Amino acid sequence: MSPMQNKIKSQQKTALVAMGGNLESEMGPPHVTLGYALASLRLITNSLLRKSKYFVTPCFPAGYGPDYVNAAVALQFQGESHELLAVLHSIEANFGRRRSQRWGGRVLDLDLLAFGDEIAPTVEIYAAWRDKPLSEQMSQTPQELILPHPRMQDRAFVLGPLMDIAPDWCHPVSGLTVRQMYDRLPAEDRAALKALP
Ligand code: PH2
Ligand code: MG
Ligand code: MG
Repeated sequence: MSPMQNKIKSQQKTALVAMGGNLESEMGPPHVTLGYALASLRLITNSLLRKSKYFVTPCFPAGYGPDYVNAAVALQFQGESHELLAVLHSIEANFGRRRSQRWGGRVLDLDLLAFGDEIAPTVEIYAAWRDKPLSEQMSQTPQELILPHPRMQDRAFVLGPLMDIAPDWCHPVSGLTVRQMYDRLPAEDRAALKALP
């Protein structure tokens, strides 16, 4: 292997992962499931840099299901973003995500929010997903990994937990920090987050 290939192979990036759930799993209620999922993530990646508090958050869109418990974690990952995504999907499946579920309800959701400053697959495709109207966001799911997560700037249940672990992380497309994105949310969205003790 050439020194250059070796350098690429050994590159580690900091990943930001959002966790959520609003239905009981076989392990228990959402905060218990999230705790086990976090332990799996730590074991598989051999890394856990920071974890946020747990927050109880109203289901989005309102009325689609019970409140969620949300959290965020930062970890180091050696490999490609799609490899980390596969790890997240395997953990979701282990906690019962394979069962068919209503929209608005899931036992465990692990979303890759960011992988270093990677923009994927291209900035144009990223921007197209970011700019979709809500009706299309609800009816369409991208088949490829979009980075950063195209909705992160809109959602208090993502940015609230991120404020705990990465307030100075800078969005590679907008240039805004987590703190700036959080401050731009409607005040009522921020007020609706309830940190668990
Ligand atoms: N995730 C969704 C849909 N709605 N609402 C809250 N409060 N928290 C979530 O994590 C969430 C949601 C789809 O992944
Ligand atoms: Mg999600
Ligand atoms: Mg998801």
